[in-house]
Amino acid sequence: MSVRPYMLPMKDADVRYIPQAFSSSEADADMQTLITALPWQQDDIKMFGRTVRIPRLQVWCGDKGTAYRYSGKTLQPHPWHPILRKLRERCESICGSPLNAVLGNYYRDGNDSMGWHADNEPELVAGSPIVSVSFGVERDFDFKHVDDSREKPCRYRLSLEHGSVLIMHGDTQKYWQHALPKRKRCERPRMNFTFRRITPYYHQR
Ligand code: MD6
Ligand code: FE
Repeated sequence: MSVRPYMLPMKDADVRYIPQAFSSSEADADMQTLITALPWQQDDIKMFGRTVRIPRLQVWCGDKGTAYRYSGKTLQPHPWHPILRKLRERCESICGSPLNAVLGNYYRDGNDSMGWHADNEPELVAGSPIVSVSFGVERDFDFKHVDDSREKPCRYRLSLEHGSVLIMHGDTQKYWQHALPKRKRCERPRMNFTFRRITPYYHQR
């Protein structure tokens, strides 16, 4: 399939989008397999002293030593499923750098979502890209610049298609946050995998 990236016109950012990195039939088959093959779980996070269930299912997979810490919890990596290995190899050849872990997110329908965040955890290797693969229903993906305000709004919206790849390079996370908003009328599932490069054994040192 075509891997010609399209560079998004965002200041202070290097974000590239490849609409059809995977054919629709390959994306269909991979998504169907991964829905049942991966140990998806609905994690809890602490917010303002209360425990809430996150509005989606997640799974963390990676090489040995790629633990991931968020919201006070440390997730140990599950082993690579052969399809995730294949997706990782494709992402590595697209971005030209090694990737050793992946966060999977499974949005069962439009009530599942992801809030504003930047992927700037200290265990991410500085300057490494995050490469994301989307399968399933097309959903809006929003960006807002840290300077965003009522006087000076600075936002960008993209629709992430079935079989697409999105690459966020280095400093993008310093200036932009991103989110996947709820869509009340959306009844179909979506799956996303963000491949990363983690400093091995960061949380064991
Ligand atoms: C999602 N993606 O697409 C969530 N992060 O469901 C992300 O949070 C993300 O797509 C960093 C880089 C690419 C992404
Ligand atoms: Fe993210």
